[in-house]
Amino acid sequence: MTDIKPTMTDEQVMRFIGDGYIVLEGIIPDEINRQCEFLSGGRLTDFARTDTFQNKVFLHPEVSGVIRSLLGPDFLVPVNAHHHLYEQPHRGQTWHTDGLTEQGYGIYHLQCYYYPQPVQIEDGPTMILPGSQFRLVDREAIAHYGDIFGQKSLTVPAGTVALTRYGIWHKAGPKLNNRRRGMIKFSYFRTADPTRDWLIDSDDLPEFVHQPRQAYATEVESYRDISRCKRTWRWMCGQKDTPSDIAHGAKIFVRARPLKEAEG
Ligand SMILES: O=C(O)CCC(=O)C(=O)O
Ligand SMILES: [Fe+2]
Repeated sequence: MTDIKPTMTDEQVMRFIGDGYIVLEGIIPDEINRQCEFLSGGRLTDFARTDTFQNKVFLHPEVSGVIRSLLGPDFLVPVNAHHHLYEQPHRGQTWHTDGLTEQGYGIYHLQCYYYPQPVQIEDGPTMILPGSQFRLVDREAIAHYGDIFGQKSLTVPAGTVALTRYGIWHKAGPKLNNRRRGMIKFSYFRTADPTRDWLIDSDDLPEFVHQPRQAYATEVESYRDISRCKRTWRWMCGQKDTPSDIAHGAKIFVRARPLKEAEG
């Protein structure tokens, strides 16, 4: 474990905080992709525990470099996986988040999607909504949404791994053909508090740089996004929140002054 090096810079960590995912295209070797051609759908335990799968997928240097950057040196490595296999045409899933989605701003759980076969739009790609990982909502409520401006279909070459924050909204997109479309899902977990120990140029703590607002975000919701991202950034850098950090959003329009000044 100790020889796993972080691969992300401040800028890349900030981008991940904003978007909630990063895609590593075509990184898993073809020999491994081909072994997945024969897997049936459902839970994978024996296959996931083989040395080959552990070393060539779970601990692939680019995958584990991102995990190491975002979850620290003592992260937990998956021991099982789930194969989401579609072979028939279908209408696609509804928008959802999985399981017990994280409840706050800290990054504790990264969920990965590995595609052993190439995925084109008619194959029913996974669809994700960038930036949605912060929006804690009723799972049944978001199932009613149709297309959302800014949604992204993960049309990818074989051997791609997408690493996502567990709370990101996603679904399997509609499938128009009988071609096999597999996605192997697995998770890594944080065990210790973060300390900004990815690739850094200097010990000076940079201010969070927000990307342009998400395509679907209205003005007020984009202020909320900025405030949530800044808080996650400070947390990732090992900073403690002060009450005024947390009050940031309200201070955009609402001003107040210390009691001592008000008393004159
Ligand atoms: O297969 C996919 O693309 C997504 C599947 C999924 O998210 C699920 O079944 O929870
Ligand atoms: Fe899901």
